[in-house]
Amino acid sequence: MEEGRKELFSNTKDQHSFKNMVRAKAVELGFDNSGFSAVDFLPEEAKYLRQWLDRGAHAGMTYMENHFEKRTDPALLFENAKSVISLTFNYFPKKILPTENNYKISKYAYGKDYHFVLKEKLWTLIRYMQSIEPGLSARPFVDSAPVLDKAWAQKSGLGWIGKNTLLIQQRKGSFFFIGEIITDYAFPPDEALTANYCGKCTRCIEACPTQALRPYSVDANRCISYLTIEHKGEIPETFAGGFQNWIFGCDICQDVCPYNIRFAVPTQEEAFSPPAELMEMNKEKWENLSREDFRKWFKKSPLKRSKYEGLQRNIRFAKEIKKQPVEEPPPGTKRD
Ligand code: B12
Ligand code: SF4
Ligand code: SF4
Repeated sequence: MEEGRKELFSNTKDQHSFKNMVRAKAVELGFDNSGFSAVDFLPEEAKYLRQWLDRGAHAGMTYMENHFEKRTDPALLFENAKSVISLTFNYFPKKILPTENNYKISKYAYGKDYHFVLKEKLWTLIRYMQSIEPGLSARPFVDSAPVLDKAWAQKSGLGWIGKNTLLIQQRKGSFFFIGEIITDYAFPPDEALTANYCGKCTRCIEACPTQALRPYSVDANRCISYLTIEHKGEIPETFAGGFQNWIFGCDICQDVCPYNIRFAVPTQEEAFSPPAELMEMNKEKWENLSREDFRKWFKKSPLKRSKYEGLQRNIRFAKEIKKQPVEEPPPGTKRD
């Protein structure tokens, strides 16, 4: 709390009602769920993040090496940080893109880029909070700064991190984005979810076509999502024939998860609906997609991240190389 700033909602009862008002406003804005945590250092996560980085499992995402301290302690990211509000937003589509004679793109990328859609909603929520508690200071985060989104959501009781490494909500599955608001207002924290409902299930690990998963950890060097979106240069030939037609991201370890099979319901957010052009794509159209159409159709889409050249590379890789996938990791990949 800044010196001299007076909170209107200062006693515990008021803080609880303020929290409930924020929750209700979040629902009105389309968020499915919200959870509140007290800002703190994350010692367990710091340990796992260090191991992951030391193994080189982040592949070419060198940005994951930066700001280790900030990533594991939001107090260093935002002055006077007291609370993290984690918010989840369903993106499961109303209709899955046709798969017959087609390449696949992951469901999160069907519509507009979630970074923009969620950021705008988070700012609206902050303005609402400030209309009630003037002087409250806050910043929205959607993958835009070194924050461990899943860890904070788990800490605030929203779900558990599954063996596929994604946050799962028991009655919703995992097809949702996570955003946060970090604020200097000390909300009463929610209870963390300490249980893990994966149990003996290993479906995601078995279904991953490139053996990128071990329980609770992904080796990005082998992950189709990384290789089709983040990776620069050619895709290692060792994976030839192993991408199952995915040309942007990969949903396999979510599609097979029993919590998604049972609980995923379509999003109500129109911004995440695919444009007509995407619905009408097939292999031939992808292979002949012009730079101009790419630019026009995917102006606000996550597909822009791989750029036209990257998408072309992915299509070539899916189309041309039909060898059997190999079991061994590519040269240079550290596995312990
Ligand atoms: C880097 C990154 C990637 C990388 C690496 C993935 C990863 N699991 O780390 C790549 C490019 C592969 C990727 C892919 C995808 N991503 Co991504 N990604 C991120 C990002 C930017 C950082 C994740 C991170 O911090 N990793 C660091 C490592 C150390 O964390 P971790 O492996 O998950 O391990 C955690 C736990 O599992 C645990 N742990 C680690 N090891 C061990 C070992 C044991 C024994 C135990 C018990 C625990 C444990 O501790 C760690 C810290 O909490 C986040 C956004 C953010 N800022 O958080 C989005 C994020 C995780 N991605 C997201 C999405 C949607 C995806 C894809 C589904 C997209 C797609 N369809 O292609 C795939 C899914 C692939 C997968 N199975 O993870 C969403 C997930 C939403 C959700 N429901 O969880 C996020 C949160 C973005 C967002 N804000 O919505 N992603
Ligand atoms: S996104 Fe695909 S390649 Fe990556 S871990 Fe999941 S199933 Fe494996
Ligand atoms: S498929 Fe099974 S093991 Fe994997 S995340 Fe879902 S419940 Fe957990």
